[in-house]
Amino acid sequence: MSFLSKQSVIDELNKAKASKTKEWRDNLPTWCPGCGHFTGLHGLYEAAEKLKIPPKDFVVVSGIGCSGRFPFFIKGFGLHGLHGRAIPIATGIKVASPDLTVVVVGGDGDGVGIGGGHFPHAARSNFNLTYILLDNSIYGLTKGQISPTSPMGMKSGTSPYGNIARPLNPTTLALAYGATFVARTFSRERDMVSELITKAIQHKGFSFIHDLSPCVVFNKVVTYNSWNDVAAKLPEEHDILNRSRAMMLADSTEPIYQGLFFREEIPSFDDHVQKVKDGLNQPA
Ligand SMILES: Cc1ncc(C[n+]2csc(CCOP(=O)(O)OP(=O)(O)O)c2C)c(N)n1
Ligand code: SF4
Ligand SMILES: [Mg+2]
Repeated sequence: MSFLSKQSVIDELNKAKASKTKEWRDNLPTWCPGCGHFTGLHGLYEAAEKLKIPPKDFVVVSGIGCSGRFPFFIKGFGLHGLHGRAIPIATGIKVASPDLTVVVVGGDGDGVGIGGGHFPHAARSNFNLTYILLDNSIYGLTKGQISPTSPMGMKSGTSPYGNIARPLNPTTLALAYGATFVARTFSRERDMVSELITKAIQHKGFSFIHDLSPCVVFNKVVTYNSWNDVAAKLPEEHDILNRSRAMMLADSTEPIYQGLFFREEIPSFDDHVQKVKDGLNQPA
């Protein structure tokens, strides 16, 4: 959706001119003012700037949705693929060109709805990718149908009597699927989003960021305020090597924790491929 006022365009342009991240900025984002997805994009700009990833070595792959527009707004290579198919495209790119930094971006519908079958396999294979899931608990681009993360009872054009299905939790899914880096962020927390995206890209293996990213136009139930009421940082003493404890904390709804839940260092899919290429792994 594009509801940009003239003033908001000028403000964005001025901010972009003043920003250190201008080397990575491309077309002006066409999201509605206030959309949570702006913070994820800013986080990715900052990560690219901090890590000095040259645009020629940077690939952003998306599916379809408002979130799917990411590749248009960031310099580097980009692929706006089919709905729910960003992950398989990205894994192919990474296997063919392991030196590229590959980031996948998509919505809740894209990632745990239509594309939900790809997520577990990329995670358990530990592809060296970063996957940012922008969760607004709604289908934004198609104007507000319930998604797999919408709460029970939520009314929409496709659920006039209220959603009867229980919501999926992308953070606990990532942990269950064996992802080696799992974090949750909230787009009201700009610095945390930038910091965790940077760490995720640095991680060697499948890194997953579940970004709570409100749709200010179509979702009147799950909003900045509703999330803010229950948002909390992970306890400082949380042990990020403990997957089952991470699972327990990620499952909590009051509070909804944010921060780095889990990290583990094991060989990535690319490491195994490289060994085969180097002749170190022989078939049985
Ligand atoms: C195969 C296919 N089915 C359905 C659609 C219609 N469609 C486009 S975007 C979308 C949902 C997007 O929701 P989400 O992934 O949560 O992204 P958001 O817009 O909320 O960022 C749907 C159902 C499509 N483009 N392709
Ligand atoms: S997700 Fe919602 S607020 Fe964001 S651009 Fe789409 S319709 Fe607008
Ligand atoms: Mg969505």
